[in-house]
Amino acid sequence: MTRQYRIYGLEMSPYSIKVRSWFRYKQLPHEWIGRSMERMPEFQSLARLPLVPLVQCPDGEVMQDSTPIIEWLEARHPAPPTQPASPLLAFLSALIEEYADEWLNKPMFHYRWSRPADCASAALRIAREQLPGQPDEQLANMVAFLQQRMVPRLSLVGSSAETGPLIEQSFRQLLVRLEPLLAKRAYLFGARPCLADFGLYGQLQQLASDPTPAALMKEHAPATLAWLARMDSPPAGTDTGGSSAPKDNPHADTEFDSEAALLADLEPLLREQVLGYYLPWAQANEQAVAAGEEHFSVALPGGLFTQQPQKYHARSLAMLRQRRAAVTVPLPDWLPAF
Ligand SMILES: N[C@@H](CCC(=O)N[C@@H](CS)C(=O)NCC(=O)O)C(=O)O
Repeated sequence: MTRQYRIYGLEMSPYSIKVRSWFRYKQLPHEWIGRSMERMPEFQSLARLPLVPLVQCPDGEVMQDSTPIIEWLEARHPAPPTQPASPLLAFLSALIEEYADEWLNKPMFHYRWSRPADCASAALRIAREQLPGQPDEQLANMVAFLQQRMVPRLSLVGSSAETGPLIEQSFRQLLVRLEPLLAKRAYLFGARPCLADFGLYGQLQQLASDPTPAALMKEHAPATLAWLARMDSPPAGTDTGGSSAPKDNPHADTEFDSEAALLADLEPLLREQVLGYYLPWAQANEQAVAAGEEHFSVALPGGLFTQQPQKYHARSLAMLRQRRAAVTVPLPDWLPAF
């Protein structure tokens, strides 16, 4: 029996720091356990899948997969809320979280393992987490092992010499879209973080730690970097930043901005990143999984994207579709059925 939540994770894992940021924001007592080699047997005795994060509840129950973990915990620890009261905004927040987990992970993985300087930097930092306390000189074998293991995995996310420019383009475009949004509000939807923030934070914090994308962010995305610093441990109090929710809106809350303001501000990002890249890719992947194909190609802005179909992404698209079906208020015309 454990008395508080335990999170087995890695600083270098986007999904681990996403869940930790959520716990910190909720001020839920928890222990962060770096999944080093030393803690591996203990992790393996609990894990159904060899993936971090893994959360062990005070009653001993074990959960994996960051989105269901947060959803399950949110129902048990609803305050402060990490979803807007408006069903439309809550869906858009979940949609952006899904985009971050599934599509933005491609730029994250691609930048980390494509160029020698980024590979060397990431492998050394992961090795330090695996063997904490060892001097860097003694980590050479682990660094070499990690590079040999991770670089070939680029193909699993669809990163190749052909798709690299498209993946990098989508990241640079995202920075351009995010910057004014995060300069305007403390968090994406207002004065408090929501699911969209936690999902984006996980991936973008990793990108900000790898040399090549970090340089781009320093040059082009100061407001995004300031938001990343806030997201490490978002304060639980509300900072309305002067915004006020309209009184005639039944779903009004002071934590998140109004539907009208957010729809107008988020539309360019949603159109470009979610409707432009994520949804066509996710639907093509789903069709390829159903057809049992070995590879699929889909036309995205900037060229043809080719990848091996992945069942996990198809399952999570189906869950997103269920969320959409549960929204009974009208969705904007520009958000097509999927
Ligand atoms: N969908 C999962 C993804 C978890 C995942 O891919 N975790 C990676 C690290 S970010 C992992 O543990 N990979 C196994 C490994 O690298 O050994 C989630 O949201 O938690």
